[in-house]
Parts: sequence; structure tokens; C-alpha cells
Amino acid sequence: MPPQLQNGLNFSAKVVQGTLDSLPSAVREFVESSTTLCQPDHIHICDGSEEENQRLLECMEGEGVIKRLKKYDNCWLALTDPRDVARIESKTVIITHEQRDTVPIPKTGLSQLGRWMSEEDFEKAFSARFPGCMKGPLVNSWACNPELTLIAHVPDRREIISFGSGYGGNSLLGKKCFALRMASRLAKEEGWLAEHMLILGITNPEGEKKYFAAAFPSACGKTNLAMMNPTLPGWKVECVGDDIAWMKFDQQGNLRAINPENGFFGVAPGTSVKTNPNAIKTIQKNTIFTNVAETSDGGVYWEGIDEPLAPGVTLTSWKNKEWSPEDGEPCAHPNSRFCTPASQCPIIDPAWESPEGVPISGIIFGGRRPTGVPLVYEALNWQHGVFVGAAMRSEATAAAEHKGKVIMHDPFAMRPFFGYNFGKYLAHWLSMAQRPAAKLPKIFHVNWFRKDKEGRFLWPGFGENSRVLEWMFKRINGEDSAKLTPIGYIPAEDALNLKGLGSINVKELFHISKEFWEKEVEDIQKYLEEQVNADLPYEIEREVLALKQRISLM
Ligand code: TSX
Ligand code: MN
Repeated sequence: MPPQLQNGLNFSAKVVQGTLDSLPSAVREFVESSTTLCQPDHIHICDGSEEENQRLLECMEGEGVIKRLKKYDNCWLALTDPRDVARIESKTVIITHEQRDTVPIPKTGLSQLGRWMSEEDFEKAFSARFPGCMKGPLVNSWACNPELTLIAHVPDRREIISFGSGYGGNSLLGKKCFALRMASRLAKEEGWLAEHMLILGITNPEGEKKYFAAAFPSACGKTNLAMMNPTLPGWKVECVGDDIAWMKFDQQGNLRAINPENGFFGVAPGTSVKTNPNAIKTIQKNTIFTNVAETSDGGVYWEGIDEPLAPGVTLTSWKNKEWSPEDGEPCAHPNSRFCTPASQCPIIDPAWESPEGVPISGIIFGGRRPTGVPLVYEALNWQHGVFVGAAMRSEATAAAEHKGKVIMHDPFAMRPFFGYNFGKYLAHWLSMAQRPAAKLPKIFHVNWFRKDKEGRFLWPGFGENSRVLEWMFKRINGEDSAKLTPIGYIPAEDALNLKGLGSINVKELFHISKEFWEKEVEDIQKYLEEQVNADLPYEIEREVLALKQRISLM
């Protein structure tokens, strides 16, 4: 009898590990219908054990999909198709009945706050991709198919459907797809927050500890901050997470945060003993590297690793070619990654897996702003803080057709990750102030990247950022160490601890120019009115007008 008749089902796939009977009925039905659709040869039901992990790694090694890095213990190198190296916003969609449930309808042009697909178009896209996509050893099937890549979310059915890409942000579905896009929708429905934020704990020399959550756009060093070694004597930082925070006000009104991830999926280039010693220690074992360069002695290498190559050691680039600096191309892809267990981080917080979460005292927004934006300012109140999040911008390398750097809007560092209409998301944040017991955290904005007229950074950054966290710490404890400005509170004269730093141009670092902020508030207003349009909460429009007014009186 053919196997499909033996099991009464319309497929002949062999179950090579586990049994279908052991699955909850909804999961079993999903596996059976997906098998009928995709036609795989084999079904492997994961048990999550370390033995299984080793068998899968060895299986992939045997097929040449990954390579063991012999310099380290249980570290692996994966080199991808050069067309499959990053998230692709144009192929990442959310399907809802109404377009406006996914994105605000912009005044003109395309929404930059997400991409909607109609139910009919998704039905067609699905049928054009999935039938038979796991059948046999075809090239360009579901696992890597750059032409047909599609990352789809159907929040009403709680479904994520990803096709054609193996890149982490497209294929580790627990991360951006679930823990941010899907979870932000669930959070809106259920009264909590799913945010693109690191979580860190900081303890002062007296032993008092506070937790912060911080949102930064890419290229601001979020992972570096999450694992920072403070330079201030007697201070200690511990890491809860480097990318995602799920936060909820508890019965006592404290905002409690968990990191829903198990590890770090961090950008490799720029990671070094100087910029992030704790990340370097974390990735020495049990780590999968993607699209980095390999040294001839079986180690990893990338731009900014800041390690000399031992004499006679050569490099193979991420494109699997002998590499030399004269090639004019980087040895590692700029978006090459390490994927490593959080438990191995030397400063992982003792409460990092605590189910009740850690209490958040401060929320930090930030951006890479070469001009105009001071090192730190504190929002005037919750509504103003929500506006500060909405107004976030950061310097980014422009798309291919442009040249150089541009200042991009990235509200809440969530622009590619909103699971629903950003206007409704703002209303949800504002609604936190209406919760009877809520002790609202203070909100801050930081900019480690302000430059002087000669183009030199005004602030040393990295571990010295502990000085900024110390000021926030004192503000949260009610210290009167701030000066009011039109954009918010900045440290009062001598309130920012600069002991032992050498010369810092504090004046320039904190200068607030009327001319700059007149232009900045115009740009923010234009962006919010064009992009959020009819869904912009009046409280946010009011913050725009109030800021304009305060600047005009400077
Ligand atoms: O991660 C960074 N942080 C946060 C660290 C906790 N970076 C790296 C950004 C790229 C991802 C920074 N770069 C930071 C920063 O605070 N600041 C800067 C800018 C800077 C770079 C170098 C120096 C000073 C400032 N100084 C010297 O190189 C000597
Ligand atoms: Mn991220």
C-alpha cells in the first residue's frame, strides 16, 4: 500500500524524528496540511535537545551548508547567497482586511511605516509559492529564492508565512516577525508594549540598581550599550537583552520588562575588544557566524575587529574568495552576524530570564545626529516623551541611488517593525498615562554622535556613556540637577560628572540652536502630517505646536 493511504493522508513524507501523535491536535493539523501543500520528503519534529542540535549541525556540515571553525569550540560559519543578506522591507507585508489597520494612509506617495497586502493578493502570492516548494532537490526552492522572497504576517489569524529567505530577520520568525510585528498587535489588544529596545541594569557604588530600556535606530551601537563596561568607578552594568523588550505595567503600577529572546543576533563588523569586550567574550563558543571572513587558521575576521593577523595567516572573504585589502571590498559583509547564547555574556543580568520581568525606571530614545541634538535631554512629561519617540531620526548610509549619508526618520526605532497602524500605536503609548496606578518612567533622548566643526566627535562614548546614565539615575531619584530648555531638561551646570575625562567641549555638546530646531520641528511636523496623516493623535500634534512655540520664544 502506498504510504499516503497507510496514514490516510494526502502525503508520503517520512517522519524521521518524533511522532505526529505526540503533537497537540492543532499543531498536528498544521503539520499535516503544510506537508500536503509543500510536499517535503521528510518530517523532523524537533525535541530541542542538545543532541539534536549537534546532529543537525553535523548534517549541515556534511552537506556543505555550514563549516566548522576549528579555532573555537562549537562555532560555525555560514555563507549565504549574496542576494540573501538582509531584511527586505519591500517584500515584508502585513495582511489585514482594511489597509488602514496596517498603515496610516499617507497624504501622498507610499507609506514608510509598513507595507500592506490585500487578502486577495496574498492568496495569489501564497499559491504561487508554496505548493510543492519542499519537493525534492530543486534549486531555488523555499529556503533561498530571492525572486520570490516574501515575509508575510496575518495578524488576525496569528500567522507568519515566510518564503525564500534564510536571513535571520526574515527566517528567525520568533524575532522581528513575532516578537515585534505580531507581538505589537497583541500588545495593543491586551494593553502592553512590544518594543525594539535593549534592557540594561545599572548599579551605583551604593548598591542601588535601576533598569533602563532603550530604543536606537541601526548603527547607533545598541548591542554595545546593552553590554557596556562603565568607566565610572564603582558602577556596574548588567545586560538583560540587546534588541527586544516586552513591557507591561504590573498591579503595583511598575513597568516590568522581559527580553523574549534567548541570544544575540548582532552585527559583527565594528565589534572588537575595545568597542564591546563582553560581546567578544560571549562569541568564543557555541556561536554561528554568517557572512564574516575566515582566517586560514579557522577563526573569524571582519572590518573593525581590531586584531592583528598572525604572520602567515590569510583571509577568505564572505564571498569565499582569497581576500586582500587591495580588493577594495570588505572581507566581511557589512550586515554579517554572530548568533550566540545570551547565557554566555559575562555581564548577563541575574534576572534576565525572570518571568515577572525587571522594573523599568527610564526609557531612552536616541539617534546618530552629527549636528544640533545635545548629548542628552529629558522629556517634560509622558506625552512629550511619546512625541520625542515619534520624532526620532538618525544618520544612515543612503540607498544605492543616493550618495553619502542622510538623516532618516525612524520613530521609536520601530519603522520596519510596526505590526499595525503607527497612529494607533502612538495612541496606545499615550493611553499608558490614563492607567490609574501607572508609575510612568522618565523618558530621555541621547545622542552619542554630535560632531564639532572639524568633524570630530564631541563625546568619547562607549563606557563613558555611564556618566549620562548616572545623570538619568539621579534625575529618577528626584535630584534637582536639570536646566529647562525649549526641547526638554538638560544637565544643570556641573551636574554631568566629567571627572577624569580630560577636555570636553560641554558648551558645544549641549548647545541648542534656534535655527537648527526651527528646521528640525518643521521636518518632524511635515513627516508626521504626511505619513501619519488622519491617524496622528491630536496630543502629538499639540506637542509639535508646543515645541514650535517654545522655540519661537528662544
Ligand atoms: O557603540 C557605540 N557607542 C555606544 C557604546 C556603548 N559606538 C559605535 C557605533 C557604531 C555601531 C560609538 N561610536 C559611540 C558610542 O557611544 N560613540 C561613537 C563615536 C566615537 C568613536 C570613536 C571615538 C569617540 C567617539 N574615539 C576614538 O576613537 C578615540
Ligand atoms: Mn534590532
